[in-house]
Amino acid sequence: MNDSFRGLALALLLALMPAWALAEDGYELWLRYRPLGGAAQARLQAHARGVVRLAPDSPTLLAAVDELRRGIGGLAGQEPARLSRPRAGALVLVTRALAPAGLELPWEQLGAEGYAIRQQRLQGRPVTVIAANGDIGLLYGSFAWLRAMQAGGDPAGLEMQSTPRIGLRLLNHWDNLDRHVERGYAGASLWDWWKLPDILDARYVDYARANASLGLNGTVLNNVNAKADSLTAPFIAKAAALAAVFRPYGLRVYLSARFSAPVELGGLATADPLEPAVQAWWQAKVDEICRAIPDFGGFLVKANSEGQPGPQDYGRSHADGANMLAQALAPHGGVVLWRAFVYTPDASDRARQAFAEFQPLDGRFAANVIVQVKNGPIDFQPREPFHPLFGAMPRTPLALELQITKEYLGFSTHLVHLGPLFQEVLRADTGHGGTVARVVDGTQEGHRLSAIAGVANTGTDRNWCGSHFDQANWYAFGRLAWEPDLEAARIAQDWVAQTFTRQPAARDAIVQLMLASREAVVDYMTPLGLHHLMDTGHHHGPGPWVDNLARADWNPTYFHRAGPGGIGFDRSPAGSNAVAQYAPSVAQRWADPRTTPPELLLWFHHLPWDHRMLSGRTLWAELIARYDRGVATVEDMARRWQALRPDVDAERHADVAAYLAVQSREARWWRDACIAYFQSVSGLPLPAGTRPPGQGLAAYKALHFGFAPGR
Ligand code: BDP
Repeated sequence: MNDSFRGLALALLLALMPAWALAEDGYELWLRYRPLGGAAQARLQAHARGVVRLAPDSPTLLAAVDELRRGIGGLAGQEPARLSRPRAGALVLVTRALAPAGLELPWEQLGAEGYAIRQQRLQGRPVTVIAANGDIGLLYGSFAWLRAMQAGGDPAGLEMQSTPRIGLRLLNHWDNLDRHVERGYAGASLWDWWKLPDILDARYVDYARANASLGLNGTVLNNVNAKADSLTAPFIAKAAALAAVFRPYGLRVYLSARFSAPVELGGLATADPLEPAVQAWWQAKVDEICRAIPDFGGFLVKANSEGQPGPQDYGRSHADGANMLAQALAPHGGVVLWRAFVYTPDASDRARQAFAEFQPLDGRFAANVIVQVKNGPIDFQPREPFHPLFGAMPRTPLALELQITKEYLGFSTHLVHLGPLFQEVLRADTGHGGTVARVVDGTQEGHRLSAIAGVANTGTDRNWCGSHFDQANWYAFGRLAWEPDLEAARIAQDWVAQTFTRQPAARDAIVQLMLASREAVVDYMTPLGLHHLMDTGHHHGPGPWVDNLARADWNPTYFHRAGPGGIGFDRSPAGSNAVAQYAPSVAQRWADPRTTPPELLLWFHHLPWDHRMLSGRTLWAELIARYDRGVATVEDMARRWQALRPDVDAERHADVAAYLAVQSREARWWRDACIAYFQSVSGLPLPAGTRPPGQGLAAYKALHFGFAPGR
């Protein structure tokens, strides 16, 4: 073979190879479907010989069949045949209406979206049945079956039944119409507004597949800091084009609405929700949207919060505003997700504000309004106590808003797995008779509506999320949205098996690393209940010294209150008494430093530096020990990742290793800058054996990053 011929042959070979063989760039997320190999692969071949449809044709059913063919084709190395009748080893997709005689299933329990997977004999032949009341259940069931197969499950033994606990399982995109993603760290917005509606990026389908594989069923396309333009005819047409792509995957489109749109777009003199002309404008607008998007989900609204317009501008309440929009949406079956993220500028304790404004409105919202509450009372910090509104508004459905994008947790450069954070809030006991999960899924009060929202971390980066491990945060959110009681460890295990490796030792080593990462970020950024210590504008690095922003409650010094006498925000009855917003059993525990868990100590208490901790250390020594522990954990994560080199493909291994090196450096930066600052206030010597910060405080303060000043 001469050189040019060899070159040509190689080029031909590369062209014929499937894309995945060339690169592990993360594009395929957890839907990679690599060959199982060995006996497992042969077994799958025997139990996934073909796909039979006993269900009415629909785009959703076709999506399910396509996914099964793609998945089995990859995992088993051969695509299953499309069969017209059951044969041994077939997969049978069946809806209730077309179920063959003798197929007994608890159809009622499956509801509109649930599914059952059974090993069954049909017409005397052993088959796997995936059953549901409708086609969307079949799609979810197909994804669940594929997930089990990817994780190495036994195709002949798999039996399961599942229904979602929460009705509306939504991503919230903080995507602006110019494609900048607010707090996005994964490139530009996926929505190419300029080319829409004519040009449909193939990626929209993969986005919908990924969400459907988790059971997510709605997406809010645009930022809560909304522009009125998103409600104009051209943008409605663009949103409708996306909705058409997403529809077969059960993903409904929602929009963030700007409250002042009747003024900005309609030329009205007011946006007062009690004004008939305003109500008529919204009704017409909703009718127009629903003509283009018949299954339009509804509006998400940020009102009278951080400068956004709202009903209070006209002396009206949040309920007045929400109900006006709800009335327009009701005939179309849409909902209003009205956010409770509010804090007035003159607040004495920002943590009290949302409760103070919203709790008295319980019972005043229309039937299709859901109040959307962030997981904690401040703002997506590495750790917060659960929001006191959960359990305190029994007559109002409350949605839980979680942040998947890691605005305050090191962006996509830090490996921080959020499964444990999400689980912590869902499992928190509100003291009102159940957990946050019971409030959110509606079972505690018997609400018909229930919702959960995750602020998305997706963008145009090839790996979607800015880093490989941040995909796991999207994944964990989706799995918990479907089943809030799932174990974070179990979810991480599934994700690793679907993305990196099924080999148990390596899989578990990666899971351990993921699970340790959340506590690590708490330790190296904001240990012991500290919060909001980040620098201005970018929210990435440390800035505990910042005290000069326009609003006091944007300043880190407002939140940590460190001085020569001690540190922490006194929210006990002797202080702001924010603790009283919790149910009595919880309030009692957290009102006293002796019964407050160390993780929340400085959230609720201002304590002297020599306060004696349960560990026997002084508070000052404990603070430093936690900062050190955080840095040590990250260094250990980096070491453990190095040891996994043989188990992970070279491309992703190198990517993650590079990110972990940045994280190690930045964890030290957080630790050093915070210790240098707190020492300058406490005036105390570092405990014996403590490594002094690498530089003086002035050097940390002098760092700037070229971001526009903001808060
Ligand atoms: C904060 C973000 C800001 C958001 C705001 C919100 O810094 O970009 O607009 O939350 O949730 O965390 O409305």
